Amino acid sequence: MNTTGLHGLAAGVVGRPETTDWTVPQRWADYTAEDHAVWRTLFERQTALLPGRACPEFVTGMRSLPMSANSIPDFDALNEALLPRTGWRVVAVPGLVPDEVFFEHLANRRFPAGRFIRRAEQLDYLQEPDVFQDVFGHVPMLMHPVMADFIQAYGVGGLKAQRLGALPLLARVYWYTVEFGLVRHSAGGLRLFGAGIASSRTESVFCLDDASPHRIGFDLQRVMRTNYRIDDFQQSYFVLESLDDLLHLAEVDFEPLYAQVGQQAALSPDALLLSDRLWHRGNQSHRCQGRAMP
Ligand code: HBI
Repeated sequence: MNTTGLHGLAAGVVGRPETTDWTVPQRWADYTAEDHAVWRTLFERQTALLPGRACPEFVTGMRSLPMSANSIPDFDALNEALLPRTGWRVVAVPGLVPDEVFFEHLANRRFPAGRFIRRAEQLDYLQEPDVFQDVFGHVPMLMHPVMADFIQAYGVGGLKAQRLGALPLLARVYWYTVEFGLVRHSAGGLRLFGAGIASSRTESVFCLDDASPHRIGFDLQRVMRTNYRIDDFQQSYFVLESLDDLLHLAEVDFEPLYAQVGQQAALSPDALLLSDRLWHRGNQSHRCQGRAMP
């Protein structure tokens, strides 16, 4: 069964498991020495890069988890730290799962993480989230109560948005926060908190330092209108004033917004509006390949 998630990727590429919720045993003992070596390379590269780039909550979350360069983390060990902290647990899935399965998990504080890891020859680009992107990128932030509540609210909202046919609008909010979000740093400057950038060697630099992308103050309706790229750097990043802004987002009733935004034209990922609060006007010098989400 092949369904395409809103990342535009074919879910269930590795085949549907027997369980209806698509979970599979992690089978940690089956990882090979090469798998652990790929994890080590990725982990060492990112942990060298992130100080001064990742937000303090990400660094604190990482430090509180049984996660190191030595091996791919055992999800049971992660859950011993995660569950008491925020009620979340990581569950293993073969790869992308259908939207409704994904939202059902998030609504119940289960984070579906791909159990596979990329090959050594594809360190910098992969077709769908693997254990490094899902666990290194997302789990440290799931240790933060505000993000933990927000992602559960996203799961609940996703099931509702699906019924309303508004999933593309909600997926943009998730994309520009949980996956590619930036946040103002109390000491000045910006920090990243999105999992897609936290787990990317190249984009964790590009999103903060490169002159190409716009960096725009987060506005819910603006983000809901803005398309995103699934297979290249983002052309715009949105900046939260504080992670606590996510608490407000988790309480907003999106339904009236869906109706309003549904009447407006979508914005391309490189668009700028006069109403934008600009942290940086990008020169869009990075030529994106690939597709923007429709
Ligand atoms: N499945 N395993 C997995 N991970 C994701 O990030 C994911 C998914 N299925 C659907 C999906 N993401 C997106 O289409 C939704 O967030 C809209």
